[in-house]
Amino acid sequence: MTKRVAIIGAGPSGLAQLRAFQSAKANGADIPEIVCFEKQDDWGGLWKYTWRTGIDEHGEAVHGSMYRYLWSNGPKEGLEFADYTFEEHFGHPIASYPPRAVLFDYIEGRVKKAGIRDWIKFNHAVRRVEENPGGGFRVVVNDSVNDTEIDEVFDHVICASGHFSTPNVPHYPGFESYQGRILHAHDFRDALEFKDKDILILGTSYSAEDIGSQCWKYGAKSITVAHRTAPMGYDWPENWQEVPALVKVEGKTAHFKDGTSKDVDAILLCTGYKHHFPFMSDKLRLRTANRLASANLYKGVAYIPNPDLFYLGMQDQWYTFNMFDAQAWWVRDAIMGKLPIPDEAAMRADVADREAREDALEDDYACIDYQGAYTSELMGETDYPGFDVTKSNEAFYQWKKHKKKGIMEFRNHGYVSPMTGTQAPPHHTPWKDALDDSLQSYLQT
Ligand code: FAD
Ligand code: NA7
Repeated sequence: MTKRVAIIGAGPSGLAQLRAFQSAKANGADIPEIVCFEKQDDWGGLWKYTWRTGIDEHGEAVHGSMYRYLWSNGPKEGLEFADYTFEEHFGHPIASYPPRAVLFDYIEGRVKKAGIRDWIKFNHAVRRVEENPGGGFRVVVNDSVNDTEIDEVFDHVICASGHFSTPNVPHYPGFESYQGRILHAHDFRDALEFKDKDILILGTSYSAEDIGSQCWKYGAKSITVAHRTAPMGYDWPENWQEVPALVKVEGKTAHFKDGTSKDVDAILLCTGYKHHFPFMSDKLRLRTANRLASANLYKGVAYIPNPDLFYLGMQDQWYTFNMFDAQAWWVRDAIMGKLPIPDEAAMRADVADREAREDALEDDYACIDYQGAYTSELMGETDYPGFDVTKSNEAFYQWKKHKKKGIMEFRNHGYVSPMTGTQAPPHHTPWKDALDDSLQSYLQT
């Protein structure tokens, strides 16, 4: 009997899984039956831009957290697919920080070439996954277009539903009566909404830095960033200040821990996301912090309480697309019986070891090395066309240094591809002056 495998989500992780199975098939392997359920009407996950916020046209929570004018926040040399390089896709080298539409095109190019679109059921939202009494998993899916239900049994489930979609939304005193707009980064779409406005940002991570930078680039009057733990500490433009934690809001006035205050037109909560799997039954639901060594996942992918279930891309991310590939190839081989899954004690020891090593990491550079080594470890156990992670680590190190040197200029730099050895050319226009983020504009030479 052919095994049946359900994949939840056709974002970069789910597509990596489809590509992994397709490559085995192309090499003559007898692969399981694969069905990928995707609740949106297209592939690409977060990279497929949507103007919608809140609830989608079918009543499902809108998945998208990406916004207009988003350019890659890390160098493309850190995420390049080893089996499909940027040069192969675009036909020539391109600059290092592509806008969203360019990366979407790249992601799509590989899976179009692989011919796997038919394996995906679009507009299909997974509603429930539970253990099937006779073995495997019962998967209940809503066909959102016809409003009908699919209820089927699969031998394996691979959850690739992402974890940067369900917002973590804190409450601060005075939010109820605040005389401005409060929104989470998940619902941010267009920086022009905040042109000429004084904005307050809570949070100090990627969303805070990048949404603040977008608003600065597109003409916000001032940007104030309140930190709960520590400031970001970059050399910000003159209309940007970092202040201690927000204490309360009165009218339009935000009050901070050091007694200072500022009148603001909008509060943007760049306060992170939740790993949220409401469709998973209690026993199958992954519960983990957003960290490099995810809890409960052997090798970062096999769900320890039931290792016929896998989760992809659940780690906090320096590495992305090629790490998802490394995971997907590994999961494919585990499902196809080529890689053994040890007993529970050994799986728990694996996670404990990863956690302890992560806890001992001293700085961001060590975190990059750690996730590079993890990616390399998994690649080494499959036939994924591996690459030298010291080279992608190097691109990340340079990126960190360039951010420190000039937070509004780091995207003007270029790095060496770990796959082809090619040095990326500079982009034709400095990032701060490049207001058109379309593919056509970016690829102009
Ligand atoms: P997603 O891209 O989130 O895809 C998950 C898919 O699962 C979606 O298509 C969703 O519709 C589907 N899905 C969810 N629930 C269900 C369900 N119940 N049933 C069916 N389908 C479901 N990474 C970088 O490398 N560079 C960047 O510059 C970068 N910028 C980012 C900017 C923002 C604002 C955010 C939020 C993230 C960014 N990331 C970036 C990280 C991002 O997580 C990864 O690049 C990548 O999108 C993760 O892929 P994924 O497939 O794991 O998840
Ligand atoms: P992150 O990286 O999880 O960061 C969340 C930030 O939110 C972090 O700075 C937290 O501060 C802060 N936070 C969380 N809760 C609060 C409260 N209650 N008050 C104030 N600040 C808070 O999420 P991002 O959205 O930045 O990045 C996620 C992905 O999106 C990333 O991969 C990017 O590529 C894009 P802390 O340091 O804990 O004090």
